[in-house]
Amino acid sequence: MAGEILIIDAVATNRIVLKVKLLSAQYRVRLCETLAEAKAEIDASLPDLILLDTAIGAKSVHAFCAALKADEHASLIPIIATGGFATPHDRVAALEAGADDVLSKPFDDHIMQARIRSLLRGRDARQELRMREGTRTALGFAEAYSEFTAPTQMIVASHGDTLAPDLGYLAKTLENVQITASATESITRGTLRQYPVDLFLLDFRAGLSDDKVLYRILSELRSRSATRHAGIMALLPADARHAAAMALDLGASDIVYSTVDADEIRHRCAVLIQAKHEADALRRTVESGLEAAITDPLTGLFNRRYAMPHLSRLSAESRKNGRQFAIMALDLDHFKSVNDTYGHSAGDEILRQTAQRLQGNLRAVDLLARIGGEEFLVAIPNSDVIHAKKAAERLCQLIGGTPFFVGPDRQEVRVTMSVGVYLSDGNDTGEVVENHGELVNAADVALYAAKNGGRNKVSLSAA
Ligand code: GH3
Ligand code: MG
Repeated sequence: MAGEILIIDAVATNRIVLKVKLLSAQYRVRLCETLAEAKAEIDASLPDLILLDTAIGAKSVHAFCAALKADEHASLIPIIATGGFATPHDRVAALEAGADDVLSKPFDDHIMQARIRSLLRGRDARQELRMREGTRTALGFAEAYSEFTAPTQMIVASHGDTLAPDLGYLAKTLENVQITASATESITRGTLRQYPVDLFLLDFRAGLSDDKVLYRILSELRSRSATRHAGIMALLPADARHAAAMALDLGASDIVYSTVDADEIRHRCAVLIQAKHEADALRRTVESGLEAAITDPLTGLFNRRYAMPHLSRLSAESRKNGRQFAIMALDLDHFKSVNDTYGHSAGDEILRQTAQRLQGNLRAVDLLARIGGEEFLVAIPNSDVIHAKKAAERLCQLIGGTPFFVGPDRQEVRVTMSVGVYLSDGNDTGEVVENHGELVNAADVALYAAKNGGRNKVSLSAA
């Protein structure tokens, strides 16, 4: 995973040493001595990640991080702050200013590399989701984010099932979070598997008898659909550097392997929770965007884009199993004059009610779509001429037989509908119509016959 890393360090030898290490890992590297220089570099082109040494001066480094995170274009660039960090509080201060991770010097090379990979992966995922959201918005499916209100579900797993005292602090200081304590051994078993968990905190600080236990838990959590998107933070003993690097590569969202204070753990948890909810919200809007792409906004029915490939599949399936299927083109009669007489919004209301009536009279396996202004399409698998004709007459009667009541004064409007039915050939010896355009045309030919025959009726055309 190549990328470009901006190194900001006042000491020339530090910059060179880091540069050599990163180049050997195939990254491209830019070097800066001061924050002003770095700002100009970032303005010129955005790097993929920033390694920032805090010896430059804590105050200006914090202001630099905060400014980047507030910048719309640069906010997704991960920042790793390195430094001496004399007190645990210094680490927390850098994180709170906007650094995505802090590495106390001297730090392990493997950890740094694993951390860079993990941060870049996280950045890519967020960028991808934002891009899709952008496409969705550009397509006109904009929709305000709903604020997240359900409590965050967090599982703290440790050896035995009592919470370490400093983790009890989380319960008091993290807002709207429900913490469940669990034994590490049971975390991937039983009921927890299906639990909608937002964040796992794996507390292995008391010792890691076998690194493989951690690796197995991570792989399992990442491979299950219920926990795939959860944040995972691992607290490891200070000497577990190899396991820490490996954990990041196996999908831990964050790791802490040195002695840190409870505030740092709290801050890191809060960041993971925020990221999880943001990703969930984006995923939801992307999914609803997909739904919007195949749905007709007026009636909520499937639209033409969804219906057409469905017809081709239905035709191919039916040919394989030797069954007949029916396709109906349904069109409201003289709808133009309904609009002219009662107004366009009354027309809309009638279209919505028509959709409801039809939907309520079809089976789940039948497809109903709105494929034009006042034209609907119904596809019925496993049908024959008797059933298809009966069903079409039932639908026709459903519209013409009962008046609509529309508008604030529930005005009565009588509307009729004509239906053209195309019935496929039951065996695969006849001419096979698999092209969805041809299928709809065949139903349309029958529809015109119904219109010409006086409207408010059904007409059939068989293959
Ligand atoms: P026919 O019986 O031959 O089908 O006559 P018709 O008037 O229904 O057919 P025509 O194609 O001449 O007109 C269709 C009308 O449907 C015109 C248009 O105003 C109306 N229509 C199409 N889409 C909508 C819609 O979304 N809302 C409303 N209110 N009317 C629509
Ligand atoms: Mg019409």
